[in-house]
Amino acid sequence: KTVLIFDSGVGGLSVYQELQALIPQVQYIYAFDNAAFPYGELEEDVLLQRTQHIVCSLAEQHNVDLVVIACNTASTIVLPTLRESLSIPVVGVVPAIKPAATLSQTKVIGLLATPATIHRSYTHELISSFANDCEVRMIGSTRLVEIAEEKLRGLPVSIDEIAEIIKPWQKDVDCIILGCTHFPLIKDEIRQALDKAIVIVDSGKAIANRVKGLLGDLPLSHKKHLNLTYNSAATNNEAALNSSLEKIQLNAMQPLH
Ligand code: DGN
Repeated sequence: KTVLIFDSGVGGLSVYQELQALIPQVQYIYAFDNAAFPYGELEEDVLLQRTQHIVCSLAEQHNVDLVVIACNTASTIVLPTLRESLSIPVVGVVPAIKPAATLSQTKVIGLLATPATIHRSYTHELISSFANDCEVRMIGSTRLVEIAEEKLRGLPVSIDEIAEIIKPWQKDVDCIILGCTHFPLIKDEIRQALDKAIVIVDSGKAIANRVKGLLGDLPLSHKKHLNLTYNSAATNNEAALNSSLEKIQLNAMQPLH
């Protein structure tokens, strides 16, 4: 079986890590649209068009069995259209509001996402459905997404800079939702920056379980095989991605063009 994982940048690799750990026996294709990164700054119709074009062509080209939109910013917009266009399952990643609301003792939770995700009606619907007994304090930050990309490129991460971004959460918040797939890549740094006991949740494990359920019974062989493909009009992303992949210790990779 082949699973296509899609994000604007390297954030979806945090989802890939969970998928690979739980379901090692399928082939993964990791595709990212670095030419239009960051997605948190795109107009909704542009985001929709790009995602649909890239995902549908790759799904057809590589005979994909399941697609994971490993990007909250895209998932909160594109899922209905993609599901209409494709005959295979499309799994999205959205902020883990429900588990956070259950885990919080203070009932004050922090949602960290892109500026686009915190403004989406999808996100607000999740909050009113699953966290109406909580106060949800939201921070939308593109800079944090860049910091995650920089970390994977081997650049230093400033804890002080992260601390400044999440400063409003020093009081009351006892549970943080990482509502962007880039953020699990800097989870330790976020924890350090907050410097207090805190529960941090993301959607990675739940997504991996969902994908496993949808794929059904699989042979036991371990393929450990990852193909990469990227849409790279403007950036030096090949080098960036290769070094990112080294950092998370992937074994096999072979870019597709
Ligand atoms: N990784 C994406 C997400 O989960 O929202 C966003 C990254 C971006 O392009 N800003």
